[in-house]
Amino acid sequence: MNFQLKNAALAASMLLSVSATAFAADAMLATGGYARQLQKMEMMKMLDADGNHMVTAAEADSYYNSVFDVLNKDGDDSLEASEWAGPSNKTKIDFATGGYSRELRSMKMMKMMDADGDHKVTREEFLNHHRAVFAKLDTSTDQQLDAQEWAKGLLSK
Ligand SMILES: [Ca+2]
Ligand SMILES: [Ca+2]
Ligand SMILES: [Ca+2]
Repeated sequence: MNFQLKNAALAASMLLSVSATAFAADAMLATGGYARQLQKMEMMKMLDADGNHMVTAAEADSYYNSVFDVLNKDGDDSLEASEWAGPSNKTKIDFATGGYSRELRSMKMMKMMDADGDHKVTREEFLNHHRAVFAKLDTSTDQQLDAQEWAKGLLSK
């Protein structure tokens, strides 16, 4: 299956579960605390690897791959609850704010990213979730986020 098809399948399954449980689609993407921390300019700068004041889809993927690697202490292909919420002094994310790390590592966020509900978040689930966040922010659909897109609309309709 190519990548776009996979994403379409994921989006379809998310839509199904949304209508089944009557949650707002946005509730699937982020807690209020997570959105607030992610959408700070300080975080945007950390994802903007080349410093051109735009975050591309590739920069975001690369960033979240690195976050996954820091949390994934045992080096397999998924994050378990103990890795997700483990002591932050042992798995400090040097390239994220403390506020962002804290909000990311809530069990609510873990559940939102665990698309198949097996209590593990695979690298694919982790990246797909962040790709959905990116797509929601990318209102101009040019595969990059400027500062205005970054700061707005993640939790709005
Ligand atoms: Ca950039
Ligand atoms: Ca793991
Ligand atoms: Ca899973």
